[in-house]
Amino acid sequence: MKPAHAVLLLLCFCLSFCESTSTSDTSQEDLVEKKCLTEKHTCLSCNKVFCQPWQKCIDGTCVCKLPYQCPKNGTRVCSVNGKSYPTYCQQKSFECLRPEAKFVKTGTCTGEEEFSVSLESEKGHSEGIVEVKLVDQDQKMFVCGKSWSITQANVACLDLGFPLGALDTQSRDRHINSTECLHVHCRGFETTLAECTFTKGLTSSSKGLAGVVCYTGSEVSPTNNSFQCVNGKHIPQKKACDGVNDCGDQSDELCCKECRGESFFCKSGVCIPKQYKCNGEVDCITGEDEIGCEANTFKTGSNYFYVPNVPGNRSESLNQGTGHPEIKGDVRMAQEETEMLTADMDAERKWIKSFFPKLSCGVKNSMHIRRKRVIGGKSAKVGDLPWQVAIKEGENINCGGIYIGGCWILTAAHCVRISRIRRYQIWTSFTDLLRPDSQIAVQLVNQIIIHDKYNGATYQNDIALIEMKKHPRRKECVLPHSVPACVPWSPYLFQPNDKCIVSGWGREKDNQKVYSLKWGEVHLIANCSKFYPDRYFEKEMECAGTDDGSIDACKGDSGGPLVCKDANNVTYVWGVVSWGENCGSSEFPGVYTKVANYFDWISLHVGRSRISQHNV
Ligand code: 4AZ
Repeated sequence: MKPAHAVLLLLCFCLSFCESTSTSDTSQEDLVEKKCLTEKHTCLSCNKVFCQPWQKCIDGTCVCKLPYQCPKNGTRVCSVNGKSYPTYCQQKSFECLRPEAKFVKTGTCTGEEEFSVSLESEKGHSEGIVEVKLVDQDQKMFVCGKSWSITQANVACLDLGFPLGALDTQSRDRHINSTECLHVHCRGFETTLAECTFTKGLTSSSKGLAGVVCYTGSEVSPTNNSFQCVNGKHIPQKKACDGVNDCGDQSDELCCKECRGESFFCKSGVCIPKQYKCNGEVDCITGEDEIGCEANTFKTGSNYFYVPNVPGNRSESLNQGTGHPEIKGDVRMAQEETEMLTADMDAERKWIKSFFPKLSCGVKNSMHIRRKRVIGGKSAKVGDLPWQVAIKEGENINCGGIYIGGCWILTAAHCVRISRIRRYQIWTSFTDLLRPDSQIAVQLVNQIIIHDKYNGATYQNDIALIEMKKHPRRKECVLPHSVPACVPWSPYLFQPNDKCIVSGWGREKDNQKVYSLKWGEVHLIANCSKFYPDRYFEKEMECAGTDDGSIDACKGDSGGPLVCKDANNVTYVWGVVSWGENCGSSEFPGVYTKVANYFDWISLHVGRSRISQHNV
């Protein structure tokens, strides 16, 4: 492992999902996907999770942004090195590059600020009752056991110098003179408890005081019943896939077939706590945690965390007119925890995200309802498939293509030859060869980029980009009736059996010529090597079809789109029509170039900002 990566891993402690320590499920069934584990996913795997606002996704890994890449809006924060930063995002990106620049408080530094965590212990330096001295307070205070879970314990141990976080939490009954303790709430990405939110609490509750056993590695010997986290920590197997980030690097929640207890299953194989469903922030890369939610009612992330409208509280002022979700507490708890002692940096993190540029792709302008049924597919009307283009060579449409934004078209490498660049025309907003209509726009080609590893014999890397010529006085290509399809950045966005749409002007089963654009629904097919032994390359190719083979791509559809819609109805170009044995037979499904595998290649040529809508 390169040192830079090692630093990132320690700092990861990411998006952990706090609260519930539910490991109620007693079934011995293994919920973990073994093959996925070999890929060693952590909270830095942007194929599985979103990066933090101070990170960006490069080659499937979240890496530190440079501070100037952060949005300009936000609150000033002070770090332990005595420097203040204009925004929390900038401080976190500095910290990501230089771990000594940890957060202390919001506002400018005055030189007086000191935050500390310590353990009151009879048992050595790695376990004890947690004591905290907040920046604005003179005395150390204990932490209430009630709001204490492995998420806060991991952050506390990291702060105390244990890079793998906590082995366990311990709530202890102990008599103390004060009736007050501190409730602390962390999200899990924090590197110090100072970044978590503190509210006042009372010791009278039954859970006592927060204690912790930090992970030193010496206390556990791995058994059959333990799960090995990517960071090397061992946790009980039953704590994997329960929505709680016990590992600290989230590796126990990223390769799941199902989720335990009440945690929420993201289709990408990730478990998140049920509190993150309908909380106003998309956590699943596939978006389904914010589907079917009542408008504007965000459930609180916790039952015992209460963010009141304290005057001067940053989150209160943020909430006004920004669309930023207000965090409401549980009414029962409001009596106990009314006073906020530190700022809510999790709310600040969410607010920062709202300043990221939004990419417009994969959403149609209007719905076209009227459709005519035909064999092996349905006829499309203009606007049904606004990303579909035809690549015309002379009088013929030999291939399709997909508009992905700017002046860029994605197609199959086997569709184009650089030597014929002048012969190609890109026809957009077009459906019927025999009845061309007025919306059609015809573009000439400026550049063709064929994948450098395209193999015409095996059809590996059968992908190419076409840059259309733009009007000499225009900065961009203008295609009034076209909408770009989104480019998928992760191979986990869609799964076998998901329904997708293939379209084109290709031949019918009986090799009959087709003059109008047709489309049909197919599903993604797993284990395609069984149909094409030695010819199918899983990472680079995708299979799709129907059980009876009635819908399929065929000669002439090549280069055209296989598109799939996510939970929010956003359309992605999941495949490019590439090859297949015959057409329309169930023994031989259609084979597509798997576009997600080429995200970095595409972004290298068309520019990241044009196709990245997440993890930017
Ligand atoms: C072709 O020749 C072709 N059934 C494209 C797709 C399929 C077969 C052939 C898939 O362009």
